[in-house]
Amino acid sequence: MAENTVDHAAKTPVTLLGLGAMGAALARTWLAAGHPLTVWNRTPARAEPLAALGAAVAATAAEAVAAGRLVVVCLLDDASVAQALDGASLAGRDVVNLVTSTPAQARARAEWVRERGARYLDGGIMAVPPMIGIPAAGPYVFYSGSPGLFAEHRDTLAVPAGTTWVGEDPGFAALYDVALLSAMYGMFAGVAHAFALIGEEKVAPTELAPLLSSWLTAMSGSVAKTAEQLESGDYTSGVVSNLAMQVAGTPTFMRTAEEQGVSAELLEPYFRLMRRRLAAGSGEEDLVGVVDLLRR
Ligand code: FVH
Repeated sequence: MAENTVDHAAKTPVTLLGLGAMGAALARTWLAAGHPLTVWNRTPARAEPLAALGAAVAATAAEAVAAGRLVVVCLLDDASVAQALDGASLAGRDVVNLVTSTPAQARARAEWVRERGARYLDGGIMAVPPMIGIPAAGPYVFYSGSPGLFAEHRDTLAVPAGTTWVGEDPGFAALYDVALLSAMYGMFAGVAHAFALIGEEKVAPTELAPLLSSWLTAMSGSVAKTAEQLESGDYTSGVVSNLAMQVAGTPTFMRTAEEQGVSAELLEPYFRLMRRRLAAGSGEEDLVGVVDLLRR
């Protein structure tokens, strides 16, 4: 074979259900890597650009599933997966579900797929569409479920993004995914509050941005310490900024918000938990005790 031609025969065929922003990005990377690709999307027009790149377009989800063993699902949510796969013959298929779901939804979907004679792998995508197929951007996917399926298809799954195995429990990929995304939303909330605070002053958001960014990076070092404290149960050794001091500072944050005409509704729930922990006599601790208050 000539050096620059793609050997399609050697590449695992992929069926992909869902051509939204993420599905289309995945599709483009498999096509570029020479994988035979069959696609289906509820709204057929979204398949046209991929057909032009060489994808086979199926008229129905059932037809797409029939086209090959490895079936990747990248639809909106768990309900759309049930709708799309209803009526498809899954026997002998390897289903990889990349839809963001809850751990319980992923476990139930794994059982649903297994009952239909297929192997199941759940995935939680840690990337936004422009990162897909760009290893330097650091995209990866948490996978859990069938170890056999993962071992067999790992190279194919690694084409659009790195693969991080988190165990046989099919709910684990979703658990890791939602845990990381929840932390991200907490960060977004803080960033929104910070930009709102400077809003009425003569400070340009682009002036604050690099300062905010490097401060958040510096503070992310606390994540590892929190983990160690949770594992050891020791919340008071080596504490640098104790809870009592931090609670004492909260009125300043509330007053600043008021002075700046900014709602403190994003800060207040966290401060409430800090005060509750302090009231329980934990003033010498780090902020880690808030984790225990959240666990119901
Ligand atoms: N995009 C992102 O930033 C995030 C990054 C992390 C992972 N998420 C999750 O990935 C799943 C797909 O997300 P997406 O970005 O592709 O989402 P959309 O662009 O909104 O496309 C949604 C596709 O789902 C199809 N769809 C919706 N409902 C149904 C249904 N009932 N039956 C069949 N298909 C359905 C929709 O089809 P259409 O509207 O074009 O007809 C799109 O193909 C998702 O779980 C994210 O949480 C993305």
